[in-house]
This record gives sequence, C-alpha cells and structure tokens, in this order.
Amino acid sequence: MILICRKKNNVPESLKSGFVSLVGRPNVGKSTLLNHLIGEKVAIVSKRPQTTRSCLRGILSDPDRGQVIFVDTPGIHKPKHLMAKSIIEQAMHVLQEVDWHLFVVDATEAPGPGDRFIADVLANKAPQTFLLVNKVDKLPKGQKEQFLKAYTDLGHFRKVFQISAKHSEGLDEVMTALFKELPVGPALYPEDEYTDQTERVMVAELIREQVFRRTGNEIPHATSVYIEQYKQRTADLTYISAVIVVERDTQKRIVIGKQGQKLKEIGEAARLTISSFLGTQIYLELFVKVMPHWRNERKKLMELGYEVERNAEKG
Ligand SMILES: Nc1nc2c(ncn2[C@@H]2O[C@H](COP(=O)(O)OP(=O)(O)OP(=O)(O)O)[C@@H](O)[C@H]2O)c(=O)[nH]1
Ligand SMILES: [Mg+2]
Repeated sequence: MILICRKKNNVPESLKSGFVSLVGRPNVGKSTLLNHLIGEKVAIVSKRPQTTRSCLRGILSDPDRGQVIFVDTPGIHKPKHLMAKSIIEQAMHVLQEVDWHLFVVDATEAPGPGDRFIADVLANKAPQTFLLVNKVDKLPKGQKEQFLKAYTDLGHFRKVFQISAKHSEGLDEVMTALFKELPVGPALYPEDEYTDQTERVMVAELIREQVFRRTGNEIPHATSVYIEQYKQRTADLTYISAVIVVERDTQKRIVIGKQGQKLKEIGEAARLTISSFLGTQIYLELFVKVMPHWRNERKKLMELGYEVERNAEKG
C-alpha cells in the first residue's frame, strides 16, 4: 500500500492531516467506529468476526481542524486461509505506514491473546497510540471499568478512552485529542470525498454484508461477492448484477434456500441499502457460483479482486 506524499508549503498551523489506523482483533467494533467517526457508512458491519477484508479508508474533512484519513483494518487473528493471511499482512503494513493508531478493544471481555499480540506489535508505537475501550454501553453501571486496568496494562498508550462506537459516545473527545497530535499538513483528499472505495466495490460489500447477516455457520466466511454488470439504464434506474461466490454445492444450496427464499431475502435487503447509498432506484440480480477452495488459491483470490502478494503463499 502506498500512502500519499505530502507537501507542507503554505499550510496554516491550525490545519492538521494524517493517516490513522483502526486496529484490533475481530469484532471489537472498528468498522462501526469508522462509520460513526465519518458520519457515513463506508465499511460493512456484522456481528460475525472477520467481516472486514480490506484496509479501506474513510476520510474526515473538518474545515477548521484539518483532515484525518482513517484506515480500517481486518480484525487481526491467526489466519487459516491464504485470503486471511494476505489481508492480515496488509493490515501489518498499514501499521508501519500511518501517523497514528486507534487500538480498539472490547470493554465487555477480558484481554485475550489477540489483544496481547496487537499490543506487542504496537509496543514501539504506543506513544502514537490511543487505546479505545469500546462497547461500554453494554456494561451495567458500576461494571464499566471491569477490564479497563487489564487493557491499560497492555502498553504505555498515549491516552485511553472509554467509548461506545455504536452510540457515538466519547468520539468527540477522541477527535479533539487526535487533531492535537497529528502533524500540520494539507488535506490529502478533496473535501467532499469520504472513502477511497469505488461505487462498485461498495455495492459488492453491501451485498456481502447481507450474506454475513442472513446466513450462519461457515457460509459468511466462505463467501465473496463480485459485480458482473453495472449499468445506468435511465436517469433514476441502475441495473446491477452480482455473483455470490461460495466454495461448495452445499453452501450454494443454503444461500439460495428453499424455493430461492434466502437469496430473495438477501437481494431484497441489499437492494434497499444499495438504493439508499446510490440515491437511485436499482434493479438487482444475484447469482450464486461455486468456486472450490477460492480462499486458498492465489489466482482465484486475484480474480475475485483480493490483493495477494507473491510471497503470501509461502509459510
Ligand atoms: N453494543 C455495542 N455494540 C457494538 C459497538 N461497536 C460495535 N458493536 C457491534 O459489534 C459487532 C462487530 O462490529 P464491527 O464494527 O463489524 O467490528 P469489527 O471490529 O470491524 O470486526 P471485523 O471487521 O470482523 O474485524 C457488530 O454487531 C456491531 O454492531 C458498541 O459500541 N456497542
Ligand atoms: Mg470491520
């Protein structure tokens, strides 16, 4: 991943800019936090771990304070497939390149090996790291600090915040502190841009989100989505056809459901979110295709739009 070079010429001292990672183990609420910080849905969210599969950017432009480019990362875990291995490697690269880190943890659970692993990776970056203890809304009064010390003890973080990403609680304090710490610099993206993802990618992600939300067991993780056709038919109607890829025939049958009921449900929900995202009517057609072992084969991963480094297959 190549970040943008920045020139400091003629930038008022009051305007800051920088890249900030959102890092943590799966399911702690990084993508929820990104969406609430930006005020737009840029990342899909589900209650299942390992929802995010790319290091996507969400851009916050504030005319008085500057611009922050947040980089959401896939939850860091022990990878079981080439796909997970390569996306976690990309997340590790991001951690080397950004200006600041928001290390997100779950206030309702004690720190686990995953949190400790990330704390170790961030050990020499702790002065440029805020620890965000998320989901405090889930804890009853009096227990909100249950695991706070255990998390704080994971490193010498610059600051610690207790937040609820879902309810946007504590986020203003995080932003105020962040703007204080970031370097003086110019906006790196146009002020009306809020993500680096293309419309097509966003649409495929919104479909994948519904698969994650509406199927269980191994199906969500064995699924990928790509867009086959994307055509503006009239001023207010866009035709989109997309393919949901699974690994096995049995999974295909589950995604389609009895008399196509499950696929219809996924399509209906996706159509509504895509339509509201694009601000136009859409006609959505979904197909299901079996691509055996796609998560473990470099060529198939690349065909499906995943970035896989040549050496990712080794080790
Ligand atoms: N109650 C509560 N739930 C939250 C909060 N933040 C996130 N969640 C929920 O936690 C689940 C996981 O949220 P995500 O934002 O997808 O988590 P993530 O860290 O991006 O997960 P991965 O992409 O899998 O690494 C979802 O069901 C969210 O609604 C919060 O502040 N409070
Ligand atoms: Mg996520």
